[in-house]
Amino acid sequence: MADVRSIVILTGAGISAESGIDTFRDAGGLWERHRVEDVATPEGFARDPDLVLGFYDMRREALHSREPNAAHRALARLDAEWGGDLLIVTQNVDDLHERGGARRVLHMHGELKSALCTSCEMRSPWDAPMSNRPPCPVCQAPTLRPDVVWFGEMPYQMDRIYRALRGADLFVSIGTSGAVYPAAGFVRDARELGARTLELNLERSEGSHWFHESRQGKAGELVPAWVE
Ligand code: BJW
Repeated sequence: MADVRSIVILTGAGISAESGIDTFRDAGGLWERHRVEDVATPEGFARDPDLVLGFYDMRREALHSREPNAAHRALARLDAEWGGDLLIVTQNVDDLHERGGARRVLHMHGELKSALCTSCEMRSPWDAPMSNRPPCPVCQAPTLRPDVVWFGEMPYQMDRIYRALRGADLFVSIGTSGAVYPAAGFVRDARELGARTLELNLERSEGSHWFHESRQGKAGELVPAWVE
């Protein structure tokens, strides 16, 4: 990495799989057991808020017993020890990057441990159930929802992400199927802007052909090997 000054790392559900967190589209993944239209769209939430709040309560609760794995810790080491520009853009709503020690993390699809109030639009740290309709800590209205980005909604901090992609010499994608936009388009954007591109994933993703290099295997093995 001698000639690299700026790295953007995109992570997806696969980086947390070895911590026991379900992915979405793998066999046995979340979308096999839950209809995406019901639990991950604003329309689904309007139709049946109890179902959606219960789905996210279950995942938030499960997060308490999950720990960062070797891949999260390796990225945290890179973050701490590498002096150049670095941004870890995660699609994950878990907090395993932070608990693994990483600091330069951006959650483009929101966070399980955050609540969004649909009345005052404030985001608040949150680590309790929501299906009992607690009041918003800011405006007291009983209108909290999970602070996650559903289909049809705009992911967070897109300006900051594209700014980082424009400056990146290296783009690394870890544990994502490349099925969901705009994240799935970052490799193409980064490559067209001149970055070298590397994929680390269990299998070739939908966008594998866009990468200069694609390595297959578990994130818990591939990521430490790449960082060292
Ligand atoms: C391992 C491993 C191990 C396993 N080691 N690897 C047509 C074209 C373009 C776009 C669209 C389109 N039609 C509709 C759209 C828009 C839509 C979209 O992309 N739809 C697709 C289905 C086509 N996108 C949106 O609506 C987004 N918003 C938007 O586009 O706004 C407009 C806009 C315009 C212009 C600029 C910017 C914005 C919003 C998308 C929101 C996604 N939300 C979810 C739920 C979040 C909350 C929650 O967690 O519940 O985000 S859906 C779900 O998918 C979640 C994930 O972050 C996301 C990506 O999944 P991920 O992480 O890739 O997981 P998997 O399961 O798919 O893959 C895991 C991978 O890991 C696999 O490859 C495994 O092999 C691998 N793996 N174990 C390494 N141990």
